[in-house]
Amino acid sequence: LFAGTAHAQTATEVPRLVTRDGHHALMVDGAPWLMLGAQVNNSSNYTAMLPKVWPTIHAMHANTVEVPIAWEQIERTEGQFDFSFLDQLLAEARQNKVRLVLLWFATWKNTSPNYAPAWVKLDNARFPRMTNAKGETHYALSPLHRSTLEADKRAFVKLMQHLKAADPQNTVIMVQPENEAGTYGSVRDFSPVAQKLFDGPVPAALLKKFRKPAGSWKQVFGADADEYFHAWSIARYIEEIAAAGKAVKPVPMYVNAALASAFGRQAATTYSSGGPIHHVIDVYKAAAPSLDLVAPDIYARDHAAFLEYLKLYGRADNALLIPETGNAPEFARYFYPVVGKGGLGFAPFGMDDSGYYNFPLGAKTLDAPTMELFARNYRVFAPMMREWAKLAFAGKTWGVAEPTDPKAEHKQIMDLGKYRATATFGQYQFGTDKPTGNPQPTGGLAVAEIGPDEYLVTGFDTRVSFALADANSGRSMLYDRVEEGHYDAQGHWVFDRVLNGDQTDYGINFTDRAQVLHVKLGSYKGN
Ligand code: N0T
Repeated sequence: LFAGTAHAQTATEVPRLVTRDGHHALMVDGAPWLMLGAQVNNSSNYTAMLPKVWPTIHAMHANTVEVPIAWEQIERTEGQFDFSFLDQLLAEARQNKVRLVLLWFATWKNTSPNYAPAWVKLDNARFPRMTNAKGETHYALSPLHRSTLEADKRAFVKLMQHLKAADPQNTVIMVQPENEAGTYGSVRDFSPVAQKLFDGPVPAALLKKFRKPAGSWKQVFGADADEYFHAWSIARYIEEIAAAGKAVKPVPMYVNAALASAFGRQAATTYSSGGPIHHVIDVYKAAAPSLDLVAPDIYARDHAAFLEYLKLYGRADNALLIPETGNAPEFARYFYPVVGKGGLGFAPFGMDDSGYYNFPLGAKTLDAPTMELFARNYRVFAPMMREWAKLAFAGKTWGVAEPTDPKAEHKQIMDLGKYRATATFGQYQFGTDKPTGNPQPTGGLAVAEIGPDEYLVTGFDTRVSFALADANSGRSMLYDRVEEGHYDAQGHWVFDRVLNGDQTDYGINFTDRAQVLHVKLGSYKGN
C-alpha cells in the first residue's frame, strides 16, 4: 500500500486540527490527511461483525472508518469496563491499514438514550428524562443533571484512558462524543430545574459571543431563547465530557448534526432541537471550546441544499467535515465540492455488508454499480490524498458536483482567480451539442492550483474548459501542456502522456475512466 496510510510502529504525534488563514487541516502523523471515509452501520460495533466490514471498506478504497463504541457495551455493569471490542477493532484496523474515528454512543444517540446501559436508561430517578411543554415525561435524557453527566463522563474518560494506553500509533484519528445530540418533539427541557435556569441570566460567555447585554434567556434571545437555551445546555454537557477526554488524550473531537432544513426556519420541534443545527453553531462555539468542529450529517439529495450545508458548516472558525452522508448513487458526486472546499473528510453511512440499508436516506442496496461510484473517487484520491490535503490547507482547491436544478443548465463555474473553469455535464466529447445532464447525476470535478498557471484536475462524467477570467485582458488563452498521469505509492506525480488535439481542442473530457491531469495554461497577446 501507499505511504500515506502506512502505520508507524512506534508512538507518533497525536492527530490535531490546525487552522491558518481560515483554512484547516487534520494533521495525522505530522501532515495534512484527507479522510476518505466510511461509516459502518449502527450495530456493527461487535467483533463478530468485523468480517462483514473490511471487504466493503476495501472495495471502497476508504482510508478511515467510523465505528461506534457504545456506552452499554463498555460499561454494561456500573463501574466494570470491557474494552475487548475496541482492542479487536484497533488490531484489525491496523491489519487492514486504515485509521479510525470512534463514535461515542452514550447519553444521546440520534437524541435517545438507547445506547446507554440499562442501569442508566431505566433509572429515571437518578438519570432524569426531560419534561416537555405539556409537563409530560419526554424520552430524551435531560442535559441538566450532574448525575447523568458524571456517569457518561466517567465512562468516556475510561475509554480515552484505554485508548491512550492501547493506541500509541494513533490508529484513532478523531473521536465523536455522542451522536446527533438534541431532542425531537420538544424544543427544550421544561422541568422545574430547567425552568429555573431558563428564567435566570444568560451565561457571560454566550453574551460575549453574541455581543448582547445581560438578561434572562427570553430577554436576550426572544423567539430563539428556548432553542438557544437547549443548545447551550447540551453543548456545555458535551464540552465537559470532551474536555475530560482530551485531558487524557487530546485527539480531535467533533459533534455531528441531524440537520434542519438548509433553507428557511422550521419549528424547532420538527428537528433535533439543541443539537449543532446550523443556526446555533455560534452557541456551540461559545459553549464548547474543546470541540474542534461541528459537522453536518447530510442526507439531502438536492444539489442546492447539499451545497448550502457545505457553506453553512464550512467556516473560517469551523473546519468542514462530512461525517455522514447517504450511500445512494447521487451522493457520490458530492465528494467533489467537499474536497474542493477543503473539507477534512467525507464518509458515506452504512458501509458494510451487514444487510441493513437506510433508504430513503441512503441506498436501497449497495450493489456493485452503487459501490463503484464511491470507490472510483477514493481510488483516484487515495495515492494523492496527502498532496490534496496540503493544497486544501493552502486554500487552493475547488470542486463541483453535477446540478439537477434545470436553472443550472447542467453547468457549474469555478472562479480560480486568473482563470475560470466551466464544467458541463452530459455532452458528447466533441462538445458541439448542448449539455443535457448525465443519465443520472454522476458528474463531479475537482481542481487544485499546483503552481503558477498550473492545475491538477480530476473527476468523472464531466467536461471542463478553461478561460481567462478577465475577458478584456487583450490576451488569448491556450493549453501550454496537458499531462495525463498518476500519483505513485509515495505520492509523486508520474507522467503517462500528453493530451492534445481532439483530447483538448474542444474541451477536456472526464468520462467513467479514472483520469488525473496536470493542466498548464498559457496565454499570448492578441485576440
Ligand atoms: C443518522 C443515521 C444513523 C424520518 C440514520 C440520520 C446514524 C445517525 N441519522 O441511518 O442512525 O447513527 O447519525 C437522521 C436523519 C433523520 C431523518 C428522519 C426521517
